Amino acid sequence: MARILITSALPYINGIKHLGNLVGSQLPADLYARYMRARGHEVMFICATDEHGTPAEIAAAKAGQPVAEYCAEMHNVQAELARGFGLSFDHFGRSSSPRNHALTQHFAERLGDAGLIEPVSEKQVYSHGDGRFLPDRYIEGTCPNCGYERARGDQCENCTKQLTPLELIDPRSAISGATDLEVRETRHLHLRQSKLRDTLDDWIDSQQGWPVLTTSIAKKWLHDGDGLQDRGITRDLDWGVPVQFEGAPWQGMEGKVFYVWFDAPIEYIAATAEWADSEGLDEAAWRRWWRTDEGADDVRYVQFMGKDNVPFHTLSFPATLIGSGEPWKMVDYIKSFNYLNYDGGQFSTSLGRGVFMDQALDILPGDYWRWWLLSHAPENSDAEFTWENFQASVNKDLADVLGNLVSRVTKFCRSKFGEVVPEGGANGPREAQLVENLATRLRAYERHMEAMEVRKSAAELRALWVLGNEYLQEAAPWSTFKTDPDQAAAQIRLSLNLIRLYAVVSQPFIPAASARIMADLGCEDWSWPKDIATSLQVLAPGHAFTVPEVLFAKISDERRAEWEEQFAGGR
Ligand code: B3M
Ligand code: ZN
Repeated sequence: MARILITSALPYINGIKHLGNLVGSQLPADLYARYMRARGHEVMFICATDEHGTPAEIAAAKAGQPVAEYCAEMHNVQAELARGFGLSFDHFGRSSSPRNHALTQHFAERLGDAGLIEPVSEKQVYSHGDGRFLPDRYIEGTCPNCGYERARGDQCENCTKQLTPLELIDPRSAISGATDLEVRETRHLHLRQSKLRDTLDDWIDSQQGWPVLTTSIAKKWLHDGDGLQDRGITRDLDWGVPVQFEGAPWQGMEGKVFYVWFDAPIEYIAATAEWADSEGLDEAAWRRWWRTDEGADDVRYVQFMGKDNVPFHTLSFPATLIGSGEPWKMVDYIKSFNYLNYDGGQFSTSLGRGVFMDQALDILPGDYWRWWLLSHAPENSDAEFTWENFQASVNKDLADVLGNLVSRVTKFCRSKFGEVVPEGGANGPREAQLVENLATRLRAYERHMEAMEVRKSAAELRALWVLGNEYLQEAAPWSTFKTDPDQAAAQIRLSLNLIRLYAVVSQPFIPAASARIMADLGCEDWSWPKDIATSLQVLAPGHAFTVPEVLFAKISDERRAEWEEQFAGGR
């Protein structure tokens, strides 16, 4: 039994995530966590809301709420949606937690003591009206290039020219409209990542079997141009982890907070501590996952994320961990994803384009989405969601192949033998062949799941379901019954057991449907089918069950067209 630490990239707090976000991190991480648990490993699966930064402040302002209140509410909304999709986090934390404040300051202090953080003087716009420094994008004015009146201090949306706030004509605060702005000298902290370049380079070289997508992104940042740059890790915001704390190795940083990308990955650790707190456990309980001197040396740590997050996880976060000089557990494998597109374009949060997690659950249960998203995960290239494809996948894979098998077998059994597993005679060569085919497929499924090959795993799982259908079609117990009821009973006994086996092995993909099947079968034995023949005897003759309701309803052409139309206009 191994110990496996799994983290999913932390969804931003500023609104409900779309299906593209879901399939790029949380969902495949859940698939892996569920599979590893099913195989008997000890799993710690961590996620959290990423709550700091400008986007959180802006979203709160838009919602007309204090930012702390907004975050607390949105966290609950996201947690509820995660439940709806069956995401089985051991803990869903918050990056604004006291645990993360303390840990972030701890890391900053260690990095400061190691000479890896230095204060740098910068010129920045101070707004008297707002009583604060303004980040570039909080300043609006007229674009010197095209005359657009609502250009932002970092870029003009109209002509795309990159700007500095000082270039804007008639600049004003985007928060209050205040125009009494002044350029002031202010100090920020820089993390001297450049000093860690060789260490990071060696660390990346020592990683075995990382995907090319992951390594090449990291190497590019390490070596392109002037190589790894030092970066500012503080911001002039109210909401975040304060930079000036007790024992800080710097002075005069009042009113500043750490940059969101500095504290967000630290939340992976902090959320594990939050987990221990919520379970009433001691410090050792979470530290054995994270400190190699306290037991984490035998942990395998896997991260899931979209490709745009890779630099932060291969360079910035490792720089924080290594730079601390403390024995923190480093990631062993990074599984990164490309993008999911929506119906000929992109999913877009700002435009409300595509299907969002709440809308998805409003129209269908989580398993339908899990199946489509995972079996079409954007692994080796971008993928595209279309309603037609979604409909076909649900109707064929879930309804026709899996659902139909379950319903035919259980209904036939009820009509001929009652709602109990029949006795019947011995199984024959056809069944022996089925067992062999199942074993081959199942071993392939296991290999792909171990390797986090999501699409290939889905294809193998479907192939396993197909084997059952083919068997049933050939064995045709409904005809056998007319001449040899005993053999028909044996075929049905095996088929009922096969349904249980499917529930067990499909559980990582479609947990709710699996749970329903098991409940209707009256079975609590979720043990993994190590040996197929043995596993097909778990439900013994005489065992009672009930015929399940329709497992997966088909999507009609009319409904598909309705949804297509409903979602075309944006949110
Ligand atoms: N919230 C970005 C994103 O959701 C960011 C990930 C943080 S992971 C520590 O894409
Ligand atoms: Zn412009």
